[in-house]
Amino acid sequence: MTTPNDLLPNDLLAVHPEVAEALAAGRAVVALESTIVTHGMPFPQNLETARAVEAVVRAGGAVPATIAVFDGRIVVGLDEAALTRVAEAGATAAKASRRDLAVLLASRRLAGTTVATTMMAAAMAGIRVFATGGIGGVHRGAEASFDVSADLRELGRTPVAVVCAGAKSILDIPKTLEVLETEGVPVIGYRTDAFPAFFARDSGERVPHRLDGAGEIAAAAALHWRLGGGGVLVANPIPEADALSGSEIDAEIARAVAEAQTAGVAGKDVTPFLLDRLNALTAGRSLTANIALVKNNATLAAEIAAGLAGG
Ligand code: PSU
Ligand code: MN
Repeated sequence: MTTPNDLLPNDLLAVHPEVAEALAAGRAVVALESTIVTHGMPFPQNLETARAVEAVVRAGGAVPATIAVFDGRIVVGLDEAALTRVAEAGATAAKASRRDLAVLLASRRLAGTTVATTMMAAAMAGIRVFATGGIGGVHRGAEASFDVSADLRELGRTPVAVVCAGAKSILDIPKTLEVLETEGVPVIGYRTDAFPAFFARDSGERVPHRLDGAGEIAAAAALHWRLGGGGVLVANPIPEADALSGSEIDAEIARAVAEAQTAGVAGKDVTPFLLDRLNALTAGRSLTANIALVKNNATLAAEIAAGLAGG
């Protein structure tokens, strides 16, 4: 029998049998990233969250496929031992963006996959839906630093629907939306007209499109791909009960951004630095909200995956 896995460069891509079987049978699968595990949350909350998010995907009737890089392979679907290894490594693991992948595979390093590389791996494996927390974007001050996340280019080119809670206001959200437009990425607000700002339900920017059903989002994504399009960004606001108000978090975000500048943090270290400082500055409030919104995104991603699977 030919499974999707047989069609792929098996020496590079290791697809968990449960994931491969679901894909071969046309059942719903949801990809999950691992930079959120290695560089986005402290241990052990990162491991607990990764497990909980997988459970949410399963409860939604889809098979979870958490993606990471180790032993010279892109691994799609982590068993308990692999998930624990990735979580325990934390920031000692590498952070794999598109530019890093080949070298990390060649050197057999352990690495968390960002939104960009998780999209790449998902597309290679035949997975069309991916749930995360927040995407990378255009950093504040990018007119001087040129710091624009590779996530945005990847969204422009790779046909995967990414469910996120918008982008953290550590980023310049208007500029991020501009680049997404340039890249031809449909940004779809789920039951909202406002682009969400991760901890907050409204960034003050509008989404170009709003759809109120997972099935409608699946249909729009499928049409985008028929038209030769790449990524689709689904913006799913944090649940009301878990949201932090702007005034609760704005000062901490501004402080974290200023600290990064003073410390001369640059390049791939900027986002992990800001996430770490924010966790510390809010004494865990941001982490609790972060966990809630990732689960909320996993629920919607499972519904969209079911819609694409025809169920
Ligand atoms: N934003 C968050 N949490 C995260 C990330 C971004 O709120 O964990 C991670 C994601 O893996 C994202 C990556 O793809 O950081 C973006 O990094 P950079 O800005 O260096 O491209
Ligand atoms: Mn960057």
